[in-house]
Amino acid sequence: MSIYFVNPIVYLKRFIFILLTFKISILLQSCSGLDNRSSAKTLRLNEGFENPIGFYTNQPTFSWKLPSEIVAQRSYQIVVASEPELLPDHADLWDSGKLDSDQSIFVPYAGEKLSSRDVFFWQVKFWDEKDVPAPWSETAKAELGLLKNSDWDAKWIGLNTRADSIKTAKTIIIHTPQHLRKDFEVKAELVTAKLYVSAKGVFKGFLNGKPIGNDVMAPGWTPYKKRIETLAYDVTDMVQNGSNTLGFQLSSGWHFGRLLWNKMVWGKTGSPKVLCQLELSFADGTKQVVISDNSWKGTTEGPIRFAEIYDGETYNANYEMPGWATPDYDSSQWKSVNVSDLDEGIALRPKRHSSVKNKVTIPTKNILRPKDEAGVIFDLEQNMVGVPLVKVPMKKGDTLRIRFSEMLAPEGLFYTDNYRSAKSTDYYIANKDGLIEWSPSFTFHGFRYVELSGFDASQAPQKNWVNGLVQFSDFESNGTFSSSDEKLNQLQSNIVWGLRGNFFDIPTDCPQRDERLGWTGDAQVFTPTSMYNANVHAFWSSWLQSLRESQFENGGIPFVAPDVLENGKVSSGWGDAAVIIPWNIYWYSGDTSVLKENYAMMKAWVQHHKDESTDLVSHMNSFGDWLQPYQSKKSNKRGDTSKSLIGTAFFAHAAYLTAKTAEVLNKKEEQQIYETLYQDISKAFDASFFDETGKVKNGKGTQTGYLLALHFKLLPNYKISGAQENLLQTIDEADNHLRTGFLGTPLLPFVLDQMGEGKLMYSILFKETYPSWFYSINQGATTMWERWNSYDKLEGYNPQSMNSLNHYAYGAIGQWMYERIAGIKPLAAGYKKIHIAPLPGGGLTSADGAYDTPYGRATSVWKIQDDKFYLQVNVPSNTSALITLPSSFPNNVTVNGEVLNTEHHKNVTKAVDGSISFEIFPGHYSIKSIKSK
Ligand code: RAM
Repeated sequence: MSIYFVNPIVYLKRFIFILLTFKISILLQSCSGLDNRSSAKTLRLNEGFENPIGFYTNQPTFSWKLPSEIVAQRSYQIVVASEPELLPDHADLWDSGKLDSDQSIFVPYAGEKLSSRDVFFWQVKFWDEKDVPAPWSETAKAELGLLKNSDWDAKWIGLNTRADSIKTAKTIIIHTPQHLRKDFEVKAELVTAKLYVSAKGVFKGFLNGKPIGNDVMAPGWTPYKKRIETLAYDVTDMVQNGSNTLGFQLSSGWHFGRLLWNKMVWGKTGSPKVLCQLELSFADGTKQVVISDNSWKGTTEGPIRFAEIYDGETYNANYEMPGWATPDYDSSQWKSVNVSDLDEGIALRPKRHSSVKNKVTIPTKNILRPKDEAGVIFDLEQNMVGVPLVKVPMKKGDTLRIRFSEMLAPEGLFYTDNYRSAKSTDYYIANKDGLIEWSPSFTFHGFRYVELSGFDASQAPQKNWVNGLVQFSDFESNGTFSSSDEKLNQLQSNIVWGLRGNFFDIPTDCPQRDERLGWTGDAQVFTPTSMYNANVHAFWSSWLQSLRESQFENGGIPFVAPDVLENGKVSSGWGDAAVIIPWNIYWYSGDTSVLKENYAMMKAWVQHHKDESTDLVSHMNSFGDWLQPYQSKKSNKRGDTSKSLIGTAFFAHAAYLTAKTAEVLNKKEEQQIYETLYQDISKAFDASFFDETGKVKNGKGTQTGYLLALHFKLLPNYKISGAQENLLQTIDEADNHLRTGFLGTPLLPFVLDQMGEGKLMYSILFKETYPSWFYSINQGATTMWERWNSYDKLEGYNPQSMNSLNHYAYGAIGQWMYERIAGIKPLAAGYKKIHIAPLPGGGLTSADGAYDTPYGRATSVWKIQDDKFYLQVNVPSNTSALITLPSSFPNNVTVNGEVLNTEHHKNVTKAVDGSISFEIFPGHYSIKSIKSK
């Protein structure tokens, strides 16, 4: 009832009552020192989904964060209902009841069965450590997508572009992009309109002339023979009463495009297709479904004349069809589409991570005119991945050519050789004089420089003619790192740009040449660093599904996933992504479902290792310590470490992580089996590759050989110090430089750190000369490179054809920068317990790390001033932290002004190296300690 009908005196009384209760509650709060109005916040499902629509699973898990003033959660209650009004007291789907547990992340749903299209609402309430209840949280919402093929009435539709396609090298067929459209009428009062859509190829949707969503290259890239992702959009606001038009632009993408050195992988027959189902619900309870079927029309006579991922896009404005996706358009000249049924055995499943989007816009910083005058060069001063947005004056009929380059050759010449066969060139043909504004839709490029030619030559080039639209899977940053050293900060920036450049729907090796594939080894080494810098939990869980789907029947894991090579080959250190990545994602997120989902894959891979070994010594193929610098044979990219040593080391490590996974999953017997296997492989490893003094035998004693043995704990105790000595000797012989490739580099900092050789690690990290991280920075790198010497300021590009300037593997050092320079790492899965243990060195006077753990933000900010070490720490609610102060600052420790003492502080200990540790509760701390004399 509206208050206007209430007797004014009653109304006044109510008002006074509300005012009084409000005052009392404020009073109570200030007495207890606890803001009991704060409820749980940041409500998320599964791998971090916020109020998803088209959600991918009917088995949700629930996560929330506690307000920062709360120390710990003692109990919780989750309620789930089909209508928001039923919450919190009449939850019809699930009421967990009050459960005594501190679990606040990934709580599994245990209510009524959920099905496709179901909508549910949920709230959570927690009780703090003193059993004081918080109010119910805000209500969060989720809507499931179409979870099974039988939910689709739609058919695959498209024109037969194979018939009039361009045939090029080998078996390659270039399909002309197409436009598809259908008109439909809406007569009743609309309540909701949901569009479910997918493509064999990549699409852009339009409703009544407006773009649907802002996804790029949707639906994305999966092993298409097994699974194609579908997307859901709420288009309620776009549908109008009366006539409507739904339209799609469709291009080859990964499904029908040329991939990897001229191969057609999936699209060997047929042509690109769209699948869509628009479900309309009306106020009178009726429904209407608009599906892709034989009533649709299509044309290849639109303005996008050509689009390929590697080669670029051609847009001819003379072919524009104004209003083609609106009801007024006359499509009588368009053709009827071909229709085909859903494929048996190919699962249509909602996408389980965010699509690629335009995430950042970079302006041109400089305009350069090269000597050869081929065109004008726009320098964005940042190597990036995405497309250009051009706003350029043109003359009717002229063709604007847009080329790309990662770095210029000496003397400013435009260099494109390292794209190999990828033409990576866009064209725009103008249909009138004047300013055009355009960016391509169905291709992407890796570049810092953009070269334009063919514009109106009477106009002087302006910086605003070219902007870079940076595209990557739609995730946000969730960590920051900075320090007092500018080059180290540039390295951090290069790592983040490597991540942005290569998380393009799947984790790719590189984003620019004729490759751009989901190389497993690169992914394996970079996962932890990626987790520190961005919320990529869902991204990885999704790709792991593709990895599972790509596993061979014999347990082998292909070089790349999705597997475009289809050669049945494996490599140690690469296939181990199947074990290492699930473990890492679990360790950094605390989500056990990633272990459950991937456990069978892990076991099958370990078995494959076994099948590829004799007496547990591996003879598996390997890319080795890929691109190790100064390898003895120049032609070799695989480094000098014995392949058998590498294979056996990874075999042992895979068994070890599988044992740990079995432990988390509470499979005691299997845990025992894999532990024993790990011990046995370690013995075989030791006997085959190490002599009695801890020196590598049967092959070259490389840094990586020692690193693998030490990091994976494969040697008996009595040999460890010998192996450590030998490692130090190899470093000394290299004048304190690294000699490691893809596999050894990520282990180097952790092994040296563990040995107490932090100072040495800093000196390697801060080396300015090749091979080192700072060498690339001295040569002007703004991203991570594939090779330690990909480019030189004076000599230009490394002449090797395989030479990408945007390859994230060596960015794996980022993990150590967060964990030891800033000093934040998990001591228990998901940071339930945090170790704050910064290791100052390398002349740094400060470092600053922040990381959004699943429980909230952890920070470690330190500086050294006047021989004092100042540390500011934030520990999120519902966790605890162990602080370890550097051994070089062991004196007069104070915590929030109070002298550190065993009475008030928990578990204060002093280690043999002089470092002091103690435990703290959630909260903010200022810690100070003084240098040793
Ligand atoms: C190259 C890739 C990748 C590497 C493999 C072995 O082609 O770029 O980085 O993992 O080879």
